[in-house]
Amino acid sequence: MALQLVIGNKNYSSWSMRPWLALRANGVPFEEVFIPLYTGVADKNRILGFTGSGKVPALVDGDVTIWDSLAIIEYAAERFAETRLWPEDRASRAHARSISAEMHSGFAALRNECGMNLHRPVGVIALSDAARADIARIQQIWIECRARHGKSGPFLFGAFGGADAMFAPVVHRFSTYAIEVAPEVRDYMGAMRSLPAFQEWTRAALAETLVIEKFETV
Ligand SMILES: N[C@@H](CCC(=O)N[C@@H](CS)C(=O)NCC(=O)O)C(=O)O
Repeated sequence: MALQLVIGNKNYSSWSMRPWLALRANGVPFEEVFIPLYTGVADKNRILGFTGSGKVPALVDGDVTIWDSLAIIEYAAERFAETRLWPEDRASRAHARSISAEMHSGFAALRNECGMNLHRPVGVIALSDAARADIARIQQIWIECRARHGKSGPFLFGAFGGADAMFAPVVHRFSTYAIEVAPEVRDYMGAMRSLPAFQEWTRAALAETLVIEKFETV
């Protein structure tokens, strides 16, 4: 039975983007189940039909359901070992998991102040000190990874992997809100933008017409 990945609006749903990219960039076939977010009870109930969390993303693999972006990436890394979503080397794998968990549980100020919204015209907004600190920390993470693994490829650990999928929406956020970045960070963002799966998601997001008013405030 085909895998099903339940996702929300590609324009806004950064958590959906992460596992979608991890699977797509690695050629894992799946059926996409799109449920528009924040439209009301009917769509919320559709999400609840897949996962009691009431949130997307969720992955359905036969009788196994996995919800939450990072858990899906972990599951995919086990289920499709050939995808190499985590680095082979144990120390690098631990590093990749640490930064992925840091992304998953942190950077609340950046996430709140600079929501992913690909339709938004590019432009600077006033940021809090906390958001600035988040941006500095993310740049530090990326620069350190690139310094360590730059020789093996253009992504955080060389080839595109789970950690890149976790940070991919930040590339859109940095671009949309015209965040000034270091040259190494600019190069990494360029590598991400060249990834066919990233381009595919972006094109589809830009083609969407649904607007979620509460995400259109900045
Ligand atoms: N920690 C979760 C976050 C999931 C999440 O917040 N998803 C949002 C969309 S990006 C959602 O489903 N919102 C719909 C709702 O709360 O009704 C993950 O990593 O998957």
